[in-house]
Amino acid sequence: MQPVTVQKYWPKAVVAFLLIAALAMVVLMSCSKDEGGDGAEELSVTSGDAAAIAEARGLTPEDVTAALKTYTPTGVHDEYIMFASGGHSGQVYVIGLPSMRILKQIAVFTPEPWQGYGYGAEGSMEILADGAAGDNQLTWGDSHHPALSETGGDYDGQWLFINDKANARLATIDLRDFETKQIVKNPIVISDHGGSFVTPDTEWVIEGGQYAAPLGWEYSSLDNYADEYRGMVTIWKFDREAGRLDQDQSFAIELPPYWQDLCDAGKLVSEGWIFCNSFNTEMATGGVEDGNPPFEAGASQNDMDYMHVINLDKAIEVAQAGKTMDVNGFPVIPLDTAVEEGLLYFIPEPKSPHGVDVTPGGEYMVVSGKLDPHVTIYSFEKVQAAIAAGKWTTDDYGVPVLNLDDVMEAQVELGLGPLHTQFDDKGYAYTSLFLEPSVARWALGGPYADKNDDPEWSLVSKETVHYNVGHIATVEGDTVSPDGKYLVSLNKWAIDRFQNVGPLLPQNLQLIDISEPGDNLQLLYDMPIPDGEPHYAQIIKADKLNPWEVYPEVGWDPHTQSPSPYATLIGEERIERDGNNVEIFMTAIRSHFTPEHVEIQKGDHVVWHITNVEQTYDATHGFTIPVYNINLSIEPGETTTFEFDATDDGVFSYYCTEFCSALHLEMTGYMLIEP
Ligand code: K7E
Ligand code: CUA
Repeated sequence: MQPVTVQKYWPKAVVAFLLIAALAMVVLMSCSKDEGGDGAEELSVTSGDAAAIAEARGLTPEDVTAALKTYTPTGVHDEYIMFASGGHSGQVYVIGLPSMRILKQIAVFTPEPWQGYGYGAEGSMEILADGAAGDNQLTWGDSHHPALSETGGDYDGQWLFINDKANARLATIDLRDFETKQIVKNPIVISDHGGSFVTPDTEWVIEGGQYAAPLGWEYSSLDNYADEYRGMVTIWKFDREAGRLDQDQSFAIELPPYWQDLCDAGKLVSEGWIFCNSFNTEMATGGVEDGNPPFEAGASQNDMDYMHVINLDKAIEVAQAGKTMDVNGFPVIPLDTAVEEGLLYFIPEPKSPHGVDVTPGGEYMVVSGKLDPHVTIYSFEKVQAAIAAGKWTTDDYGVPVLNLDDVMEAQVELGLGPLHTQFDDKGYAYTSLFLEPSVARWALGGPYADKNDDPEWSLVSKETVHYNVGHIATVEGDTVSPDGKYLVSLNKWAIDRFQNVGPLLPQNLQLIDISEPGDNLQLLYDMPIPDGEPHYAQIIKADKLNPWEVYPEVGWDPHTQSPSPYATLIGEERIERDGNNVEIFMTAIRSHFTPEHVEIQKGDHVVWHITNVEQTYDATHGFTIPVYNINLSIEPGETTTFEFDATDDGVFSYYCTEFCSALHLEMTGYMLIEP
């Protein structure tokens, strides 16, 4: 065990917050109790200091409350954990609430040196290689929508999925060690958007498309747009036992070349169905340089686009019955078949819609029109009735279009630029308003109406956010039972919120207290994220997560989550040679690697295994070989493998890159490559 360092001096900010906390206690006590006892006397002395600090810092009573609601003393853990997309960084941010402290960045689509992801370690090299697009190795992703695995519609804290919009890929992250285990490339489309969304028991992970193109990465002129370009939704089978998306049991549905956008899975009453909104039913193909309307105008002419209502259970049946076509080796239910089998319906949705969000009980689907001040709420029950009654017209592709009035439950006028909707436990929904910019709280109706005193289907209140909000995320917000304590507004512009750091600004995540009903939203905290852009996030109750502190046994392979055949214990270290092939079995422990000398010849092929034999919490060792671009992170218990060709001779010092002990600098060795 390493000695624990004791912090002897409290940082000034901490002192300030504690004094402010004391001040608030005094305020509370003096409200509830008029005569203060001895204790109140003592506190009032502190309150003078706290008041002075608050005054010196120019803090309002509201600021002080916000500080008290978010300040988290050292050693105290956060109540919620947010998994936020890292946007172009191709990573996932792990952030604690309410402190808004960043706990981790999980490398997903992008090599990341600290985690030793993509710098030699075999598991990560394989994962990134599996995510290649044909022959093109990809080293970044536009990570968009994280989705936690669910059991019975509730986050279960076991798995996390996220999509890469640019390259139509999905990744699987294991929450036992918060590491990426898999990347799959969609075989039929080049880019996507509407992913990832899970069904209530995570049997399926949904990936919707966006910009239509010929399926199977084929070429076709834009003149053939209506005939040969297509949209799609891909339904990936998740094998929970294996912890992997199983491409062999997955399939897609061919859709018209409207730009499918986000999707959501039905839950409870609507379980077995999925919903995807779309825009560009105009089938605009752009070409502003040739005198055509630009995309943003061309794709916004129609008053209505179509929400896609898909009978998932039926689609699974149809796919399993083999009523599919083969696109690039992947089964796809043809559009005609989808129509014939009655598994695809459209519902008009106004105007330039974005996002679709299913209420916690699964009764309603909420859609925002970016160019419409309303949210539109559809009733699943009414959709079912309209389908049963066979009441529809058809679009150009023969897809049934239900009548808006038959299926709409309500519209609520919220304001400018509504985008995404989230839910709480008090019968409220929250919608981001990009153009105002603000977050609107509004009251749901139907079974939610008696959960608060506000009139059903009405706007209740708004909170200004800074600035240009995209997605919002409430705690446990996509489950069947949201918690309703906090909301995070994921703002794309920060403008004046922070010190100027030049023309490229951070994004701004803002924490909002939504615990009180009525007109009572309070902005608590601004958190700059130096990454664009933290698209979407999901927030889980921290106690649902149960990650390992160290790997279950010494010699663990995190890629397979099982003991590694190359596990090396103390005393088993060795170097084996077979012709030009050299295999090294090394151990790492504070503060040495064994062996400390590795002597090889130029031209050798080297396979190198390192086992961190420690079982101490946080006793991670790094390992680097300069020039060869090798950098690893070997967590307690882990066995990792890398290989390389000894192309350059010389003397190379390999060393541990984590400051693991007092003698960390001595944790090194010589690799001598003889010419
Ligand atoms: Cu989730 Cu921007 Cu990709 Cu809305 S989308 S903001
Ligand atoms: Cu191991 Cu430093």
